[in-house]
Amino acid sequence: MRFSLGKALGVCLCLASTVVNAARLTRRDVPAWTAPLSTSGRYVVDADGNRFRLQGGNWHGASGTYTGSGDINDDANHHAGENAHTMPLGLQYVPIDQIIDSFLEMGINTIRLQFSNQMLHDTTIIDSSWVAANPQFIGMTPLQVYDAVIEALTARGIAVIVNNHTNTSLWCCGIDGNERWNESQDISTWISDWLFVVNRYKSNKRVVGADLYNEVRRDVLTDPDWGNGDNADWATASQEVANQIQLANPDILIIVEVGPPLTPVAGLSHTLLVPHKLVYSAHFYAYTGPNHSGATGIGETSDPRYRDLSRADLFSVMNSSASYVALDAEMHYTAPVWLSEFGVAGRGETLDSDKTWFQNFADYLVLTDADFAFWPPRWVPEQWDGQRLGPS
Ligand SMILES: *[C@@H]1O[C@H](CO)[C@@H](O)[C@H](O)[C@H]1NC(C)=O
Ligand SMILES: *[C@@H]1O[C@H](CO)[C@@H](O)[C@H](O)[C@H]1NC(C)=O
Ligand SMILES: *[C@@H]1O[C@H](CO)[C@@H](O)[C@H](O)[C@H]1NC(C)=O
Ligand SMILES: *[C@@H]1O[C@H](CO)[C@@H](O)[C@H](O)[C@H]1NC(C)=O
Ligand SMILES: CC(=O)N[C@H]1CO[C@H](CO)[C@@H](O)[C@@H]1O
Repeated sequence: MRFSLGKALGVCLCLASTVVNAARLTRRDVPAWTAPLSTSGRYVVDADGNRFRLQGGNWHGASGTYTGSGDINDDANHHAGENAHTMPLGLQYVPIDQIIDSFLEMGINTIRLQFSNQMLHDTTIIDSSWVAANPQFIGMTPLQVYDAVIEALTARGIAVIVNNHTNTSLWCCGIDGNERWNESQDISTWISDWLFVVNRYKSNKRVVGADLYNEVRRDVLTDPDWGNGDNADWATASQEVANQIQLANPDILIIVEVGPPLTPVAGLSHTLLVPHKLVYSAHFYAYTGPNHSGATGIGETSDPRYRDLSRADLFSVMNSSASYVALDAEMHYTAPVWLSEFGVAGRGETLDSDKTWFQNFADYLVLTDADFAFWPPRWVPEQWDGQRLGPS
């Protein structure tokens, strides 16, 4: 997630329901499927060879919501005033089974579950008020809660993709020390942390994917590159960690996020030790653009944002900068493309161009039969009045 999270709830839920209705997904359980998942051309398939379309949501929180200044215990210093206490968001407000019910009602079959490196090593016992609606988690560390959330999701048939979102538990992304896998540390630390995570969930085959790194981006000095063989070479670093992960767990999907654009993949794609496990991914927000980081104020440029593009131009640039990897058959790079974050900007924003973008984007998902994950399916506390928020 870049810059801001808050979504205009009314906009998002009604538009998200367009996706859901268009795909006729409304149901209460994920239909039977058999882990592990693999790929076949542009599709993700289950162990029986049946298509498993990644119809995802991002359940963030364990990656941190703190904005980095002021008292960390004051909710006001957390993104949109939502304090996740470094656990999947909302456990102080809503029993986990109801959260999962609402995912299923929206047709979600996959959760992209963020974590931070700091959370993995945090031995603090959580405060009982942080899980007030889920007292079964009292006495646990954040990682034990993360374990329990994975158990609860996968028990209901949901596929979980674990995502290394941040190092320190902070709201992502900007110049925050999390730009690249090797910020302030050797690549071997990154790899050993991944092996810890992959080994921890190895016996649960519904933990189907390892999403290697969120939004690799420019730090103060260096742009990431693709194949230059230096310390900023994301193609090589992701290949290296993927090989190590596959030696530990050959079943898990390897998710490599690039850009957008995913353009460099046409020139150089991965060849993994275990074939048919590679999924590429990219993020699209209304307020980012082909040449626009999404910044407002410092760093803002006059390049168009995706919401400024016509529907035809949006579709064209989505095809050529990302979806071509899936849509071009039998190329060296052909693989599923997971549009693993998309959404509009701040809560309370009412731009018509955001609404139009969302409708167009949802139509595009249908047109291209894309794998996707919305950021984030939400039940914000102030709107929570005991009802399930679904696409109705
Ligand atoms: C990453 O997290 C580790 C563990 O919490 C910490 O020791 C290290 O300083 C962090 N690195 C950065 C760049 O924040
Ligand atoms: C990470 O990559 C950058 C860019 O090439 C390099 O300057 C830095 O030394 C690397 N960091 C570590 C800890 O290796
Ligand atoms: C983005 O920048 C590239 C390279 O400068 C240019 O070819 C392309 O037309 C730009 N795209 C848009 C939508 O402005
Ligand atoms: C994008 O790709 C889809 C699927 O192949 C195709 O139907 C559509 O016409 C393409 N759109 C553009 C603008 O290239
Ligand atoms: C488990 C894991 O891969 N952790 C990494 C997450 O990303 C940060 C950088 O933001 C690395 O420092 C961690 O090693």
